[in-house]
Amino acid sequence: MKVLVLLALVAAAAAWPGFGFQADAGGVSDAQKQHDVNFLLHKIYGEIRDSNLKAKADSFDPEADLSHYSDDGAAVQKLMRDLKDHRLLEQKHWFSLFNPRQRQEALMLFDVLIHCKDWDTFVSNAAYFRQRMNEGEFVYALYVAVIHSPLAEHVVLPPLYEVTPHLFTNSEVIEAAYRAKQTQTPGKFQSSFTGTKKNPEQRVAYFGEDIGMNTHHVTWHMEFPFWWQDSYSHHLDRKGENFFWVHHQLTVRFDAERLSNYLDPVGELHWDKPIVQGFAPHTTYKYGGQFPSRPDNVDFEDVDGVARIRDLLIVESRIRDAIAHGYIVDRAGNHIDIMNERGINVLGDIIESSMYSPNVQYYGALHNTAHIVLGRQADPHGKYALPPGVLEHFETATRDPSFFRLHKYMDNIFKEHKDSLPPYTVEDLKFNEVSVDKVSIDGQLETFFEDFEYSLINAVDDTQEIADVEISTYVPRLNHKDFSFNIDISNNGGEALATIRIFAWPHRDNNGIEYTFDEGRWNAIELDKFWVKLSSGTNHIVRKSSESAVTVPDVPSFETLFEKTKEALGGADSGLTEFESATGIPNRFLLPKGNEQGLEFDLVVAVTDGAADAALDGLHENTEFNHYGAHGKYPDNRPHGYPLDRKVPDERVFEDLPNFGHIQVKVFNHGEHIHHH
Ligand SMILES: [Cu+2]
Repeated sequence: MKVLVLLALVAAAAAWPGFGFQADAGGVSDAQKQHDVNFLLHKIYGEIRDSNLKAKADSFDPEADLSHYSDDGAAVQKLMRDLKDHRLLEQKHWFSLFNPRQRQEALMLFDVLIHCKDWDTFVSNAAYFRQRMNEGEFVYALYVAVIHSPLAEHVVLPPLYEVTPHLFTNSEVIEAAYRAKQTQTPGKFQSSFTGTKKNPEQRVAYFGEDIGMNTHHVTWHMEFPFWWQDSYSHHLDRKGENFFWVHHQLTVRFDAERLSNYLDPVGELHWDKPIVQGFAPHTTYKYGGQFPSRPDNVDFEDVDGVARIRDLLIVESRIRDAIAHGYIVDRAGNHIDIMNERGINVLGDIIESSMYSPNVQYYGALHNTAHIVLGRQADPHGKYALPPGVLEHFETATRDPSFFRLHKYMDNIFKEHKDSLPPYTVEDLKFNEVSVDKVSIDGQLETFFEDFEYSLINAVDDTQEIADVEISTYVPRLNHKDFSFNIDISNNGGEALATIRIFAWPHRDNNGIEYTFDEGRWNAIELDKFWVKLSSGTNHIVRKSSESAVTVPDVPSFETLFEKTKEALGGADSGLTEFESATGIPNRFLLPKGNEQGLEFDLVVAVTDGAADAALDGLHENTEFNHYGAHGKYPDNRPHGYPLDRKVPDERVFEDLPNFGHIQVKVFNHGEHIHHH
């Protein structure tokens, strides 16, 4: 991960002259930077609790010396003009990235931060604008700047559920937290999911409402923002394809959770049919009232000032038309061929849409518009002045079951394209003298629920004069026991670099009918991907579940960050390196829940030519890399999901392939719940 990020940033800096990469002239330590970010984000609705930063917030003049900015101060002058003209959104007001003006303001601050040449300028601006701009806008801009600025390369961001707990925690618990604060009584409150057992969707609420899942989703959208322009600093490699893949994985994982709970796979959303599931979020804005609810079976209505349903249908048919034709028409009328392995990337750019879309005028912004339209169905004409819905925030979107319906709908459009490409042949897939002899699992594939506790100290209002009381909540969450993959590979050739890709898909649907290979492979959950050097002869590979490249560990709490930072300021190793990226799926979610009898999965291992696949050197020495990461070049030359990403009309192509292993496994859940409190 380290090596990769470094390489990537050097490449980015070289590609974009004028980008202030080498500029950290102040020689500020990583520990100091971590300290600054901790305090910038702690108690975001109150005064900064660090005297140094507070002094910067009070007395820094952002425009005093424009030589500290790589854009000669253009961004900071623009933001200062709006600040002085009182045009910026007030504090103590909700913020939504999907609100055009609010987004513009947040990005104006991001633009300032990304153009700072040194840490002192970065942190002084952050402190200054924290005190003067809307808190939500500030938090968003700072997160994205820390993720993308080379100045903040090793900074670990605190978990958003501790920075803005209102977006992650039920109103009932938040109310209890306020009462605890008022009476200065420490409290530990149980969070539960939103509905009752009368609602079958509740059986899978542990997935969409999981705070780690919410963190994964919002972090991905910060790593790959739809508003990103390369002129900020660097190009986001294969952004459109990554958009497809990360949401495809959410969709297939959600379906596997549904099967684990005796529910049918989620159906796709139709613009001309009612939205089957309603949703009562039980979530309240810190400022701005409750998140709107939606009853069952609501018919779609046009949303004033956003879009007509008819427009969405037109955009959809233009995209499907492009897929049928095999090309996209760009703004100038030129054809972009999509009948190849990079076609998915252009389609992703178009469907989201991002600034990379070659023709937003014609293909619209299906995904982003759909999020707003769906989020506003409780008040489509703005008659009740309701704040934005859960779908208008990436933090909260996956809570609403209709999020998965929407993404199933878009996933099916992507599938139409992928299925139009020619299938792989044995020639394409085989790997010299390499064969997979045996695949097995060490340990039981078993999941359980446990309680997870996090602090609500930042949910409540307080002042520096009154001491904090401990306020936290605990929430049930899915986890799994440790296990390892054992893979025996024989290599009759010389030493060779190999890519090992591990996937699993449910063996049967909810009616007990076996999936065909072609149905199964489209539902494949990506469990891991890594590179190894195969020696001549027999190779025994053991890969631990904790090492998975598609997952990340829990984001360290504020308390841990403060503690580790203190130690690091004293000269110790911060021990935070493994937490630098929070983009992957939480490792706890590596396996779907399964059930008491053991839910059957097909587990496949594809071993392919690592030298041909690797886009970077030394990948076999990186015990882990986060394949969702945005920095620099994407390490794998192959398309996401390879080699299962194309249709399989004849499964013998895979079954006869020596470098492909296929076994059946079962995932158990015995109803175990571990209480930590
Ligand atoms: Cu998303």
